[in-house]
Amino acid sequence: MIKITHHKRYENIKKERKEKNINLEFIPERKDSALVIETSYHNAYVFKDNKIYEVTLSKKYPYVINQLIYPGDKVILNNNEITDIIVRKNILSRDKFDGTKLNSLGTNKITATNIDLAIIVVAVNDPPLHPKFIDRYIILLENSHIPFIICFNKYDLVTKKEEKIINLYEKLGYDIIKTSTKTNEGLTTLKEKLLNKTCIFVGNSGVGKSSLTNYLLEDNLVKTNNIGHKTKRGCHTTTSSKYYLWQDNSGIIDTPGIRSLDLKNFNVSEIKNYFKEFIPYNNLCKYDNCLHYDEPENTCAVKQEINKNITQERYESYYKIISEIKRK
Ligand SMILES: Nc1nc2c(ncn2[C@@H]2O[C@H](COP(=O)(O)OP(=O)(O)OP(=O)(O)O)[C@@H](O)[C@H]2O)c(=O)[nH]1
Ligand SMILES: [Mg+2]
Ligand SMILES: [Zn+2]
Repeated sequence: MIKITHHKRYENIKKERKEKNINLEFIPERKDSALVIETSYHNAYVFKDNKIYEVTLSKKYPYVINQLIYPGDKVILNNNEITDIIVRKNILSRDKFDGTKLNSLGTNKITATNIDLAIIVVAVNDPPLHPKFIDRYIILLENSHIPFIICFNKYDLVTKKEEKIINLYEKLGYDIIKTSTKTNEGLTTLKEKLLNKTCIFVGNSGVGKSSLTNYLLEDNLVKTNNIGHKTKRGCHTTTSSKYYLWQDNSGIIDTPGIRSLDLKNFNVSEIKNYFKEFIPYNNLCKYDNCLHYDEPENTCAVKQEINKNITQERYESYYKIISEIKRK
């Protein structure tokens, strides 16, 4: 994850990019590429021929490493310097509007690249299950063309209330899995789904991403931590995204938990297409451009389906996203 701690630094990087007019060139796939595991300000850890190397970035790139190269990237090395980047299959990034640090400039933060499967990890409890967060991740991942599954972890803590939520997502047709690192439920199935792929765990803090990573690694390599007693939130134990190879062909990227997911850069009119159960009704409203938002109910086919084929919760989730985009 990019850490931009200084407003000035960000401004300088932007200026530099502009002045030097650097257009990144990506090269086609090559057999001798190295895999990027983790990046920081000054160096990157890469994996090649079964060894891990600490490398720097060639001077031809006027950047700091973690603003150019990400876990999952494939790069070409020359004398311990990264000289080329292989064209990316996809990029997982999110927009973050950070009023204090970035002067209200929306900034796009890249988490990782070249992902075959993302796992949206939520805890059924501790921290409490927030389905709206799942909905947002679905939008982001579908928009990035990254296949995903939803992992309901801490299933040992499930109650009827959460069962209902899980059933909803299952009924909508999403690929879901119920796991517990305490009882081992679902973990063999999880392993099967992740085998021979580059996968990434994403979600809030404290939901068990690193615990699941440790399970795959059959080791307690990754630090995990209890969630705060008072806040009922995770304590952001993982601070940077990191790639782990848990079998010859199987990689997992563990990421830091995030608080919320901003979709303000999306277009209001596209959001309705990401709510699967809206699709049969999206074009049945009286007005072609109906947003299913402040239009009267008697003109809106989607609103008429609330508590029938569309749940109140999913509609509210949609409504909240539209409100946020409109307020931008
Ligand atoms: N009851 C229960 N607790 C779990 C389970 N999985 C993880 N935990 C606990 O949840 C806490 C948080 O787990 P982590 O793996 O650190 O969570 P994380 O998602 O990596 O959190 P960040 O790194 O902060 O984003 C730890 O105390 C784990 O022991 C589970 O299946 N059931
Ligand atoms: Mg973690
Ligand atoms: Zn409508």
